[in-house]
Amino acid sequence: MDGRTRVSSTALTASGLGLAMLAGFAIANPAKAGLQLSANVSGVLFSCADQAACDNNPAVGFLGIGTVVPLAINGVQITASLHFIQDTSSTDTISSSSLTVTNSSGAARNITVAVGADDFSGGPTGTWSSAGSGTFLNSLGSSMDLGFFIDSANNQPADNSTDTPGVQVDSFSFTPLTNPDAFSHNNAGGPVATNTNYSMTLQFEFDLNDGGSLVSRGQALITDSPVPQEVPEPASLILFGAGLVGLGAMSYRRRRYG
Ligand SMILES: [Ca+2]
Ligand SMILES: [Ca+2]
Repeated sequence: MDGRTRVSSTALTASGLGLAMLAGFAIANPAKAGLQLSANVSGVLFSCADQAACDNNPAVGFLGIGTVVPLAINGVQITASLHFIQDTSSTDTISSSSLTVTNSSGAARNITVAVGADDFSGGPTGTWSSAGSGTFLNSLGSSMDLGFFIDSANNQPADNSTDTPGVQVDSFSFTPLTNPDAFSHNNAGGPVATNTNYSMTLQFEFDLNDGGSLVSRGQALITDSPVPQEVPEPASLILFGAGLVGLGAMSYRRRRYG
């Protein structure tokens, strides 16, 4: 999408290999990119990708919206909305949160948001688990639907608010009946099989009455992979050993002739 910054995976692989050979260890986790968000606020569209101009958070893998000043979309104020991904050898995470979402438009609003990223690494097997929470204020009769998606085919998610590739592993619905009313959802999940690289998406859709707010919204999807045994490759060990011998010889020559 426009304004999106992606580093060439070929360049990353080449430089990463060089660094790994220098260090004498194999690469545990190639770098990745692709965190983005798309929203539809009663027909007004908004999209932002990690490291684009709209991203308030300078860290790669962290997407901040309305964290400097509140963002208004179609009369809905969003304050401190932070979305991030983590990719380690054992656990991959996608998380989405907002401090406040307040409808001051003068009319009811429907809000649909997809947050996703591709190029998580860790397949082919693992387990997933998920959770979500939030508090509705002054919005009796509104609703909340959460969706959690994993795409083995590693398609880029969240090109729009309904772009949720792959399999929906979990869902949750809630309607506030008191004011305030909070929801809390936890799912221990189950096994998941993916390609080596895969994408994950969070989606949430809710209504807000005029004057209504959703505060402290949070949602996360995690995959755990069996931790592989880290065994340096023989070729790397030989290179590393040769480097040590070379350094020793240089030191010896310096002492002898220096
Ligand atoms: Ca960022
Ligand atoms: Ca991983």
